[in-house]
Amino acid sequence: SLRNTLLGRLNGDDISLETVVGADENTFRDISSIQIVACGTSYHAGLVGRYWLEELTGISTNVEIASEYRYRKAVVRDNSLFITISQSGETADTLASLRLAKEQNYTKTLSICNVNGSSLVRESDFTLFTKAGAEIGVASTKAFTTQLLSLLILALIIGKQNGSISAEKNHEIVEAIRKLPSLAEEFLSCDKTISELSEQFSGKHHCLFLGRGVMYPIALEGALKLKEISYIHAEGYAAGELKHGPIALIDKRMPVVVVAPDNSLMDKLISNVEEVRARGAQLYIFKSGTTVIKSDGQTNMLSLPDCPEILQPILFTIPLQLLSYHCAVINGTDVDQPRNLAKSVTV
Ligand code: F1P
Repeated sequence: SLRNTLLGRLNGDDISLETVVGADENTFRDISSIQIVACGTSYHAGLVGRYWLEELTGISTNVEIASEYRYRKAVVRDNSLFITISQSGETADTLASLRLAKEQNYTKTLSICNVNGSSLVRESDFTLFTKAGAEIGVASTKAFTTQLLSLLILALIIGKQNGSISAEKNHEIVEAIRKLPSLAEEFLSCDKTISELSEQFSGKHHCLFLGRGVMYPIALEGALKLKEISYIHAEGYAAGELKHGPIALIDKRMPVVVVAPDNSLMDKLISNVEEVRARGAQLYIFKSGTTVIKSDGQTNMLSLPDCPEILQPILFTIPLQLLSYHCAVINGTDVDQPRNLAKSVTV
């Protein structure tokens, strides 16, 4: 799917402008702020997108769940861009938010969507198609990773138009993106190890996922996937937030999955891991790089391949999705059609 998202869109050192249907070289030049609105997994993609958009475009970006945005009286600045993210393009709350945005002061609307001809696509000024292919399962998986890639591509396009991104940085990220499909294959090869790890989740009713910075939304998505398809109650937390309440939940029976790629927040994350370890939790640390994290009888360490920091949110999603899949298989749930869930929530 990631290969498909990139097909025909990498043009030497550039992302081809046709990637955003309807846009020209001036479309995003004067954008002053960005509002992203989406539901469920697509909302988590938006939370990651905010990091990239702010870093690469310098534009202040907000992200909100559509079921709340649609009932809020938002203050909208001139030259603001409204972005919806949706696999189906038919999610009722997201569509209602887009219609509200058009009544508000938004200058431009853009959808990041997987379905050509869907309501969101028809009603938005611009579209970036994720090109994930058809999702077989109800719970979004490849839709999510391709939404992330699309957001990174969009950040590059906007950053280039408004002059925030240097040619050097642009080159570095485009080169990283080029390697993404083969890196994803490397990450998929951890499947067998994760399948073995997942056996320890048998009979578990709760689980915590921790991440920091841009990996915090990835922890949220890891928890959502586990809830959706294996019915294990799971919560994602920003690791630094633990001491403000959730740490009370931790004891020897609680599995805690830590999303720990080697990056600038690693030291902070390690000190959070020690707080959890001291309370006896079962730790599952998904790490990369050479930073040493203490390991003992209560710790399961999964070493993942090294990858460029900008791609960590996309690639670290893969082992989390595999973990949910194997837990669901062990629990005997219907992975593709979880109970009570609809592929597209149109009411
Ligand atoms: C949003 C969403 C999905 C979730 C499930 C229910 O859908 O919350 O993320 O996996 O299918 O709907 P969409 O707006 O991305 O189509």
